[in-house]
Amino acid sequence: MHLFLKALQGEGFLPLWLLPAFELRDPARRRYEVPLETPRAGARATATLYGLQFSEDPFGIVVYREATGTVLLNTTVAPLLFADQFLQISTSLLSPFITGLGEHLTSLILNTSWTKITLWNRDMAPVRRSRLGFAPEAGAAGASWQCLSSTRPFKVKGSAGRLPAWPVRWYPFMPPYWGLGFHLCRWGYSSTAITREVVVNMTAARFPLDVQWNDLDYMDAKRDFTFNKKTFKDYPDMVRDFHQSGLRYIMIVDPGISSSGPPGTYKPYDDGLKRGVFIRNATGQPLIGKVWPGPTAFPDFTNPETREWWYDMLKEFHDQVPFDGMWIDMNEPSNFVEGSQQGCPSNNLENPPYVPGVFGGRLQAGTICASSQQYLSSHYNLHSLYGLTEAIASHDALVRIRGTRPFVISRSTFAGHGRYAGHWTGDVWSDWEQLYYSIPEVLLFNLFGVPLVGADICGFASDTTEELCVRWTQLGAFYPFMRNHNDHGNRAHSAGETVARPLFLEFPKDPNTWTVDRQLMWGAELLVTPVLEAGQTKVSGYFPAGTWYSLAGDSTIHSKGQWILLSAPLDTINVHVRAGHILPLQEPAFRTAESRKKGMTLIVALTTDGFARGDLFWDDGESLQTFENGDYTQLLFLAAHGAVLSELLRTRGQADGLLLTAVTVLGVTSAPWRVLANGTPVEDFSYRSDTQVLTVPVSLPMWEPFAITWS
Ligand code: MIG
Repeated sequence: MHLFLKALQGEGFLPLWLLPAFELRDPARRRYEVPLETPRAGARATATLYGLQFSEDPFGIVVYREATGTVLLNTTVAPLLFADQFLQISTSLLSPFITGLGEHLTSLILNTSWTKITLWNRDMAPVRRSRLGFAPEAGAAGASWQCLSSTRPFKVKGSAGRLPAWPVRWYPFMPPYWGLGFHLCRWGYSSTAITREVVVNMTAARFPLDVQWNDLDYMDAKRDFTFNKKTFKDYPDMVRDFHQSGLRYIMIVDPGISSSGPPGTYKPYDDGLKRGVFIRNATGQPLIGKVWPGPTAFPDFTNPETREWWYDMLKEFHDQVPFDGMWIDMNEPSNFVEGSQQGCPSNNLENPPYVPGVFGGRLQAGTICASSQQYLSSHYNLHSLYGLTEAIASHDALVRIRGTRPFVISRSTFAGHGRYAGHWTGDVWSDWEQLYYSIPEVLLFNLFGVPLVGADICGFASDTTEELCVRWTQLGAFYPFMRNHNDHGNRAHSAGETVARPLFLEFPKDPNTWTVDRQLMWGAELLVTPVLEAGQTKVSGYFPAGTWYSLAGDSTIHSKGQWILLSAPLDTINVHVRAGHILPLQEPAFRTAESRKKGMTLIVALTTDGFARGDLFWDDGESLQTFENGDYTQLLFLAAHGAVLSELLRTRGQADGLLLTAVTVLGVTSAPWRVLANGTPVEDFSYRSDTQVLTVPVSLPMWEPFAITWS
């Protein structure tokens, strides 16, 4: 069962990770299984919180909570079907608060009123489809759909034939530090001159920029691993010049390889043909479809030889153009003709007895033939893993080529994707509704283990407005992946955890938080309340019980767990710090390479009893395996009884040279008369009794423990 199901109920939030829990197999005949290794329990738990009951005939499973007897999963509510090309498992739902189930344009909590969800990755701009189901983009192998209903059993139907398992790491990859900066892109930077001019304009405007991108425009005849010798003549020099000024560079790479040039004119195809890397049609020939360069063959990334070939092509290109990361698009895979240029044969894979409803009944629509053959299995079985397998090949190639942390952003994803790459949400519309939908999507991808995610800031398709763009940029600063990208022809900033998180993860016992998806938490300490509507200068946000300080320190909210109307002029986004947390901040700079060296300040948000804690993980921002090798510095900050202390938990010198320049303490209830930094009086501290903010300018080495006290 490959389900991402999280249920919320009366006693709080209950994550039901069913993914590794059961394997249902036909003992007589092995069939296709998703070729990804799932985590396995090494031993039986000594004490179990959950009980299990089997019913043999008809077969069914019931999982219940030992303490209360509450039934969490009950598959006996309807028949279990285990047929060829048709699987069905049903369960009663404990609660209507269901989230997850792959990438779809949806609110955070799914609608349980007969909602049909299709899982079959497809190139499709996100659109709302009331009653029909959701736009498919990420999900299960084989086509499947899930039907949610509050009055009826929850069903998962699927179509799925034995394979070697593919080892998968179960933690998200650590992106390079620069990847958390601002990225700028558009389709239509038609030359190096224009791309360079954009960078000059950004620099002149002092707009922070870490990574400049190019879309298809750089290519010669839209073919991968080439560049236009006229408009992008000085392309290698442009990228080197960017590096000189501290910028990073990323370009798009599509999976479709141009197949129509005369032999000897395009090495990626010639070499790929020789090495047998392409997906094959029914007659064993490379399947030819049509994408941007015209006729194209599709690399089969489940084949180890394809991954070697992909590495070779990327290495050769990188030797000319020293790019820093990859943007992998069109990898559903997308195809402009249905199936192939010759159509598709008629067989049970192309025309299965059951087809998900949203493509007019045609699996081949917008992609390649389901019965085409890949190294591991039929495309029918592997379709939705195309993006993941390309992401793995790209991730691994970048590690070998560059020897530093790889940066890959992919449109198509599958469970496990976050170990290799990040994601952007595709061709979103420049409208207020899609600004809102970006929040649940970013939150969902964090729950799926893909923390590096963002939507195209200001929207991709159609013209944006200045107001929408301002609001989108304010919110976009809190997308873990922050890129402004838009369509051609329109307008001119830890392992196994979520970065952007839904409020319910932090406040599981507060039912009011369960459905909140117009706000997000950044880590455990910041609450972000963006404006998502036109013409508004006020915004209402939910504040879980406790004390919340505005990041600027000018206002404090003591909430009982209530909705609060906040002032939100166009130049502001409301960000609140949760009492009890210490936040290390760095002075901003034009690039993260510069900001990394700047002074640090601590925001200490005291609880009403005067406590707070926080920590800092600091490595070189680029080397591989720093966490695994212990090549990092970790600091712990504690505040209590009128003092802030730091403790060095571990260091190998990464924080050397880093200075603490100020400490801002929020919630200091009485005016201090003396402040000491490491026992030395600080003369120029300031205190405001109206806002209860104490500001202490210091100059202390972060690589040594420090103590700041006030009385
Ligand atoms: O068929 O490369 O989602 O970001 O600008 C469109 C051109 C192909 C789709 C991507 C979009 C990108 C565009 N691509």
